[in-house]
Amino acid sequence: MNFQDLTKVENPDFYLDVAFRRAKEKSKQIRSSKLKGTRMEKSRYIETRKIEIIKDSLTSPLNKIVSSFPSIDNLPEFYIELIKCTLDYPHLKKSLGGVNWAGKRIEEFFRIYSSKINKCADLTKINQYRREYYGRISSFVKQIKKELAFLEEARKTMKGFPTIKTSIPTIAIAGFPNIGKTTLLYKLTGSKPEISNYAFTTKGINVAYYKKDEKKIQLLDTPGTLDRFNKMNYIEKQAYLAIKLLAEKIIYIFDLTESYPIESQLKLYNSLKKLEKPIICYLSKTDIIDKKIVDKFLKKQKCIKDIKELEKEIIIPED
Ligand SMILES: Nc1nc2c(ncn2[C@@H]2O[C@H](COP(=O)(O)OP(=O)(O)O)[C@@H](O)[C@H]2O)c(=O)[nH]1
Ligand SMILES: [Mg+2]
Repeated sequence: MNFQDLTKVENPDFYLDVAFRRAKEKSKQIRSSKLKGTRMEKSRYIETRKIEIIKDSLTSPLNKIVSSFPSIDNLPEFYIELIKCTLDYPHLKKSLGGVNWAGKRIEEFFRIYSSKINKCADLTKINQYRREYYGRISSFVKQIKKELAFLEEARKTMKGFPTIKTSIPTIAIAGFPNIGKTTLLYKLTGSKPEISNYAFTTKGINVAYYKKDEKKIQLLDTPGTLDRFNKMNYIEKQAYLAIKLLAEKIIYIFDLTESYPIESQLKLYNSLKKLEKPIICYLSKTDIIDKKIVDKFLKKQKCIKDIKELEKEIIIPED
């Protein structure tokens, strides 16, 4: 799922300026071409073309906004939950409804006014109708000013969503900060994460793909201490939702270099167990820890310390 390509949402004046400018250019163009017919016929033609261009120049970007936002109810659960915890979801729906409404009104009034112009036999009145149409549609577009502003904010938020595939086998790498999650992701996949909105840091979920027997497994480096959901920051919420809703398996990393008390690390491990997913434990940084400490820990806690051994566990049983 990718939210990078949502259409930028501008303010009403932007759309109106573009529309009126295009209409003006078009009428200049038509006037300089030699139109046939009576003055009345020419005037009807020109004014109808103008309001048509205005209509098209407005409905096209408005429709694009409505169609470029994903239909939220059909998204994978991970993204629905992410939207719900980062955006005012009913407000988003209402705003899209407002933009859709404005587009429909602009079309409806185009039909009314083009019919009026084409039936009219009075030159001053034709111009008056055109001006009336301009006034009406300007007011429709201005009425959705708040909706457009909200949608632009929503777009910016959604642009920061991680791009994660929701239909391929997925393993989450979890554990405390600085214990080696990103390093492990790098070691396993041999490449920098394919998608990283936030570069090679722990500012977001890093995604990379591990190939095994021609099959791709998605690995997520999910940062955060994942304590209580409503206390989590935005990134931790993303991470937690990804572990809960996308991962089939978890690699949980322990680190004995005293960065975090082992009790805290065990507490997080136990809380992840509640998700009832297979968890593989991996002990990082064994190259710099006293072997005795490692052995003592491994007696109490089943853990893999060798990358090759860990790789054997990177399989998702097919159901
Ligand atoms: N010696 C050693 N250092 C490691 C190992 N894994 C990670 N580190 C270092 O620990 C620090 C934190 O690693 P990082 O992968 O960014 O941790 P993350 O915050 O869990 O993603 C970095 O300086 C890494 O170089 C390891 O297996 N051995
Ligand atoms: Mg990291």
